[in-house]
Amino acid sequence: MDSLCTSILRYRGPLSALSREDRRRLLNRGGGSDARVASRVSELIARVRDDGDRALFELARQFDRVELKSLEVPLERCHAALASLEPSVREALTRAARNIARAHEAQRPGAVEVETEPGVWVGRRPDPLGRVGVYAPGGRAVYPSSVLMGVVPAKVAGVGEVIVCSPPGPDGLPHASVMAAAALAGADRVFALGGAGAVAALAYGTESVPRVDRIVGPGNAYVAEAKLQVVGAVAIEAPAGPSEILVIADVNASPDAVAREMLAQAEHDPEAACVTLAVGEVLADAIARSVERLAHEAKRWEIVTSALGSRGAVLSVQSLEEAWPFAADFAPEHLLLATASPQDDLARVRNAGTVFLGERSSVAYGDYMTGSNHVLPTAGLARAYSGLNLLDFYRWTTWQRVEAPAAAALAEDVGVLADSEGLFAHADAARAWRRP
Ligand code: HSO
Ligand code: ZN
Repeated sequence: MDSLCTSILRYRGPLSALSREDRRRLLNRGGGSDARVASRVSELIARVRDDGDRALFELARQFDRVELKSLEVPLERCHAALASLEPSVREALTRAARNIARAHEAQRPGAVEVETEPGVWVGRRPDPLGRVGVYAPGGRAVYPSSVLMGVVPAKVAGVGEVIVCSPPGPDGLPHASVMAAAALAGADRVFALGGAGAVAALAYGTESVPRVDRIVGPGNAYVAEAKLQVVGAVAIEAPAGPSEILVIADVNASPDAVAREMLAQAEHDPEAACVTLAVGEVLADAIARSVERLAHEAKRWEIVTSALGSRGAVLSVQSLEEAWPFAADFAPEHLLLATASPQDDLARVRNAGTVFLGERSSVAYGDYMTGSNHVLPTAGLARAYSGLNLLDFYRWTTWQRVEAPAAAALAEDVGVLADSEGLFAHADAARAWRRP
């Protein structure tokens, strides 16, 4: 492998020359639970479940170093934060919220009923969830954009009550931009609560915090672990870990454009995974050099260089054909197709959180503004999970209706199956309708 860029990129060279160990490191990105984090989190959850609000006030003292007067933040405070937001930011957030609402409205599910055999009807109907909690991190990652990604689709779906939780700063309130985004998106209640304590409160309920049916939204390792531990009491979405991008580039790609996309996701997290597969060594070389040059100018230099040094790769492939199987195994959160015919190539894509067609379709546009959701599966979970979408805010009620002649027709076969399982009362219940 070339040594030119080893100072920044962890891997360079042909994809086919990647050692098994290196390939494994790129593909197996799920850290799994850290045992120490897991046991700390289970203690915190138990404290909140047993002591409710009292535990939450103590946790704010312990972790956020603030004496809270109240856990709940009046909505007027959030509207005030929105009113004092810099107008250009408020306008951009408003535009983002409008596009998120439009994109998610197009996903609205409908009821269906089918006749599986004459006189036998089965159907289902989507019912919006009663109450949803949207977690918004504080501290290093303050993302009002993520608040919109959770709250706007929940409101579009018609969720009864949408609750935002975000850790308090020294003034006892969540970050002003988080409060503003909550107000803009139409959150119903906001709480100054962070970390595993917030997740436990939403999952089990306390005197002040109502229990919810589903918790969504990104968080740090403690929040992610807490969400996994409360499954059973509440539903969650696929836990989102450090950001990822896979770029597939062919000769038409601009090396600087590809490099900018790698750096953009790298600046999220020192653990971010940023990989490019480029057709031909000449292009791969040019991209690696752009990454090297631009990384030195990056404002978040430390985060960018740790990410690229740990899971940064620019690998050459002989043709696009060689790229597709790797891309399906990698199952990236974001896949950017910097190719001549991205729309055609989309048919070859399997297992990507979301796909950006053409280098002009910057991932940053999707992160903020296109309307597509940016809460996406990471760590290869795109093999089975989808990004946050409108359906996450519904559950289905199914039903069945059997008309009289149909009941008579079903009775004997159902009786036979019930007898074969030794469930004789089931057989009786079925055969009772043998004669219409
Ligand atoms: N790229 C992030 C989402 C985000 N980007 C928020 C900017 N703000 C998800 O991996
Ligand atoms: Zn981003």
